[in-house]
Amino acid sequence: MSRYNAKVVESRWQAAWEARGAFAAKANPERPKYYVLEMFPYPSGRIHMGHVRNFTLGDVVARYKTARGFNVLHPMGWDAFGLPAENAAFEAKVHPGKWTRENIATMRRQLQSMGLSYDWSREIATCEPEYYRHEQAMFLDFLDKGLAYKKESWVNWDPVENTVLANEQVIDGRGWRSGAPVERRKLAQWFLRITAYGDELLESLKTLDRWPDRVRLMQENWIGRSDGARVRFPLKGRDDTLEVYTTRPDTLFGASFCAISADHPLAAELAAGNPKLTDFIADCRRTGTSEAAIETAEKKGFDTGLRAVHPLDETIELPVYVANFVLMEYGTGAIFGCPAHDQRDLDFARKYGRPVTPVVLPPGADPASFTIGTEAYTGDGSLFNSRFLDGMSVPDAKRAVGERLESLKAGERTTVYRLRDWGVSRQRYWGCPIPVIHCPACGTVPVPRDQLPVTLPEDVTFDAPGNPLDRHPTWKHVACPTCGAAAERETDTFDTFFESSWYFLRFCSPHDDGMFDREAVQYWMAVDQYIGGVEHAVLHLLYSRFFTRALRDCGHLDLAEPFAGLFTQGMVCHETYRAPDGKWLLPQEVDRRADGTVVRIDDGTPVTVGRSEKMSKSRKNVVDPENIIESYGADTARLFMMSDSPPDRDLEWTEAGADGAWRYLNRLWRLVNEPQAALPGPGTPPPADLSAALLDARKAIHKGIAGVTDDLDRFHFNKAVARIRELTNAIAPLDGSTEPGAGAVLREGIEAVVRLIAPITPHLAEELWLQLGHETPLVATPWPEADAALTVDDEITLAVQVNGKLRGTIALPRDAGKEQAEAAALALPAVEKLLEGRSPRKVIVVPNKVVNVVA
Ligand code: ANZ
Ligand code: ZN
Repeated sequence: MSRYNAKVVESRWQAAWEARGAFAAKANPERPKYYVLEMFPYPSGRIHMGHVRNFTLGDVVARYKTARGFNVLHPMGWDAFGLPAENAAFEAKVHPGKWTRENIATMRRQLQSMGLSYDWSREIATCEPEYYRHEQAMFLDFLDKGLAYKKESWVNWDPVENTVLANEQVIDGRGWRSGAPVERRKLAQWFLRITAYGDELLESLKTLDRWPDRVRLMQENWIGRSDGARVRFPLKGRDDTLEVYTTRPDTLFGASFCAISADHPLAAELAAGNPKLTDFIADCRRTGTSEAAIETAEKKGFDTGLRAVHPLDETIELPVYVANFVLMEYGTGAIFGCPAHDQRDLDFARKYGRPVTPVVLPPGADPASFTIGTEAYTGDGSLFNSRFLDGMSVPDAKRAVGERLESLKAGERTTVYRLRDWGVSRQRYWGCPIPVIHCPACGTVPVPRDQLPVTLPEDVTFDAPGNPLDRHPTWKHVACPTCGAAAERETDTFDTFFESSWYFLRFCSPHDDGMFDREAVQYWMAVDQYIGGVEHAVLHLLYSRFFTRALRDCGHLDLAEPFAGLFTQGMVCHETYRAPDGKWLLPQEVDRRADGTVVRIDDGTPVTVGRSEKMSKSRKNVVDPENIIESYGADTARLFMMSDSPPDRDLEWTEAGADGAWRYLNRLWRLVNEPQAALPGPGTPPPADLSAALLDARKAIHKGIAGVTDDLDRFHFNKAVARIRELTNAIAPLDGSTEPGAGAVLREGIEAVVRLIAPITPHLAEELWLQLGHETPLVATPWPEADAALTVDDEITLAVQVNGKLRGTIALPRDAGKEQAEAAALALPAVEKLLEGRSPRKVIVVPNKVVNVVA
């Protein structure tokens, strides 16, 4: 007998699918389409188990939808620009392009060994000019539409390396390589006007009913629509006002100070001639530019000596501080502080000895004794200590203050967003060059379209910090396209989120001379099912939603939402192992003995087993997919990935689990290859007059088909696997039965199992299907259909209640009459006992469900 040899079977089918062009997608308006997409990977070097899970999920969906008759598009590519390639260039002296392309080759081979149903003819790598040239054209469109603009903005500056750092290169406020405290610097940078779409991006979230609620909520918070008011405080001894933004105008009578950002123009004005303030501002700028850095830094203020006059009571004067926690980019860059009802303001007021007057009284609290201790009160209540507002609710007081400010022309109600415009300039080599030229006479001049693409120079050096494009001897020196004078190219490149904001559109027509073919996009978009990690829930998805709209408004397509369905998968986890000296050990360095103890393989010393955590190189709890595929085959890895855990939850990878999947596949193999008796030929229908046992087996088969179909439709892949295994158990005993018709039913069952499992373990399924005598491969075979007559139960269990309380169950033929149900219920010993010989007052029968006896 032949043995199941995964390696041989898998490479045979991978070659066969390729020879057929089984996964080449062709637009065909006659057929319903289905676009399934996994978030494309960064070519970091090798695939990891997270990739295996992500891509298997997508592949199961793609193969299932194909079998269901959809015209499926399932492409794959590489998000190939980014910092790691430049780090590799710096450390290993290899060109980022070479490093990236070699990684792509390795990872492509690894993906191909998994048997994923990609249309490889559509493969794209974003680092190639054929891809990024279209981004340059897009940027010119955005410039024309006013969706791109230049503005001075803060960056993280490493004073030792003399270079700009990305936020992720700032660790605890220091440059990751130099260790020097990071400073902030202002640079002219390019921005995309995503805020123009703030409202639309927010409103349209409501239409994304196939997205996880969690992700929608994260996007909502990120956009951060906030309804509040601008309030103008006259400044004492000056004729201008300080405009603040607040979401709590109701607390205006609790104001105890004002504060402005270190980057506020007023701060700069006051700092001239005030060295202490100048120093304080410089100190504020040493905090990183990320919001998290600003949020966690200790709150500090500097009293400018200026006094602001309360807009509703000119007898109240408030000191104006420069404070490190006020951001210039939000609201007006200035606040009034109400310590009683804002924790940050409270901490600040306690530190600088400002008064704390509560103005919102919690329900039930006593106004005479209510005070604020160390915790601000941010809840609801009624206003007090607030003149004309006293007694009002918070929303009423907000309205009343808004109206009063408006009538006094001292402020107005307004809406602001937390969302900022997207700064896309990066001072990096390995990215898409921003297509503009700076001319001393003409200013910023876009590169003419017929001169695109602006390609990256190959001959660059990484031996010094800073941007190699800037250092390059010739690249940036060009003639101005307008006046011909000597000018310089922009040496910044785009943020790499630029590439991933539209790649799903490029996949629709990856070799088009333009950005994409409008008709192809019309047919394939939106992506029906997008699958990826929740870590991209905010930026990537928001930028993609913005790009789709911006491209729509530039006239390139007719669509707003790029991803109709989104699925976020859980992580792959593994136990951790530690040697007595505290060092982490790889799973393959340890052995679990029969008595359950875990030891090092090399010297037998005991190992401490830690809990299951996300696989990470730092903890060494990683399993290399290539090793698994090498020893068990891709189908085993794929099957285990889909078993055990729902796909949106974390999955624990265990040796035992992988082994169990492998053993199950061998069992299937034997069922087909080593039958007790020969199966009847393909297409043999089971006889009509079957024994009860064989009829039950057929019912199990058709219920299995219906159940798995339903599971796959709902992304319940682990349930589908469990059901397929159950079905295998149900039909296995037929092997060797001499009962007439048993062979035909067994064939029906095996064929169902093979077809149902095909999306998950496609290679083995194809091989068995061939061995079962079929000429058309499963990739071209439609999904099995359940026979409705065999999926309904003839016998139904009904609940029996007495006075609403469950007392037992009865089994009846489906759709039995009310009299029959009533008689059976009353005959139950528990019911008879409760009735004590009396006849019931009433019996209510809900057919096929419940009998309620009213005693
Ligand atoms: C007075 C006040 C009283 C505030 C109170 C809050 C509670 P969200 O909800 O995020 O929109 N704020 C305004 N601009 C700021 C800036 N540029 N940097 C830092 N903080 C700023 O937050 C709005 C609140 O954050 C505003 O409302 C303001 O403080 C502060 F009991 O005004 B509030
Ligand atoms: Zn010029």
